[in-house]
Amino acid sequence: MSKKKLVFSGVQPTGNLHLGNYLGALKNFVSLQKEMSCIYCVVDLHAITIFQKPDQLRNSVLETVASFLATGIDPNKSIIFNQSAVSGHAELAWILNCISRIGWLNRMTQFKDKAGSDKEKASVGLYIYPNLMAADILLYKATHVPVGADQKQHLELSRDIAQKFNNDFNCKDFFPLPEPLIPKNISRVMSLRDGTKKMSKSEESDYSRINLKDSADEISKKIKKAKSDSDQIPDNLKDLENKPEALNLINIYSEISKINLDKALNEMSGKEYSFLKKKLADLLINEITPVGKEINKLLSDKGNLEKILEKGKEKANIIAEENLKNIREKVGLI
Ligand code: AQP
Repeated sequence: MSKKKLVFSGVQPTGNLHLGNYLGALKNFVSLQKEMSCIYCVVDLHAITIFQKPDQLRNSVLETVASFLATGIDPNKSIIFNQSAVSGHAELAWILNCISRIGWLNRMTQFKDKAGSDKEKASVGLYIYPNLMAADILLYKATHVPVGADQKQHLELSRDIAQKFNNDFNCKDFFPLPEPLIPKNISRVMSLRDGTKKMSKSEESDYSRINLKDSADEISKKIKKAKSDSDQIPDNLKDLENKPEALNLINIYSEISKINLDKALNEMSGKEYSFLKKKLADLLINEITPVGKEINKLLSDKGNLEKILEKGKEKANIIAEENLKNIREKVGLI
């Protein structure tokens, strides 16, 4: 078995990236570049599991690449490309559809959340999305996958699929079992309007999230309007247990100010939420608005972004084709 560590992760081009993507995934993507070879993919095939307007999708792919670069992903160190450009993702996904079990997919909570109450009307693609995610990772024999906590269950499924493939085809260790790398402190950033739901691109209200492209004014307004609590900030976590929105704000504050949660609570205890909100808005403006400006600058040269994708595709395809050759052989495909 190859012992080489390799990182793979993907982001869907389904709209503006937000603070959840930034703290849950992108910051980790950037720091991992120092330690391992990394492949970062704009997963457009995942995006179309829910209908996307074609022009919007094309724009979103480039916006996602711009967001990768603006947060510090370096195309000279990491491979950046879009999923549909490497046909091996779809081919391996089909093979894995035949390995994965219906019972396993039936347990996936993201499908239940995204399909809503009328599951009969959801696309088949949305249902088998986790098999495509397993294909994304296994196509490169990736060993580490930085994701937010919402993707933990899909990662576990990828491991089960890899294990079953290795068993079925009697090739122990052929696919490494990929390990999730989930941020320790803030693994799930919640909506600013409803602390029981994760911050998400597809949530209707823009006030539920901080987008990476938001202006200072928008960030201030959104944090000011964020749901919190009329009591003063307590000095212990227990008292925040039934106040998910307040806890979310403290969590974000502790992450952005790089202090642990206890210290953040210590600093804020006895104060009004308006005090926390003012400090948090200032910190977020400092951290996020330079990223947004850089995204806009990068988007003014779309040709450059397309070139980065083209180069990334070539590099990704070489690894994918080599692995696919071996996979086809194991399965018995001529
Ligand atoms: N709220 C979040 N907190 C922490 N991490 C998050 N991620 C997404 N939302 C949060 C992580 O960001 C990476 C890319 O996610 P994605 O955009 O590919 O898909 P998603 O998880 O479905 O994100 P959204 O915003 O909810 O998109 P839509 O609304 O289009 O479905 C992943 O690592 C994810 O864990």
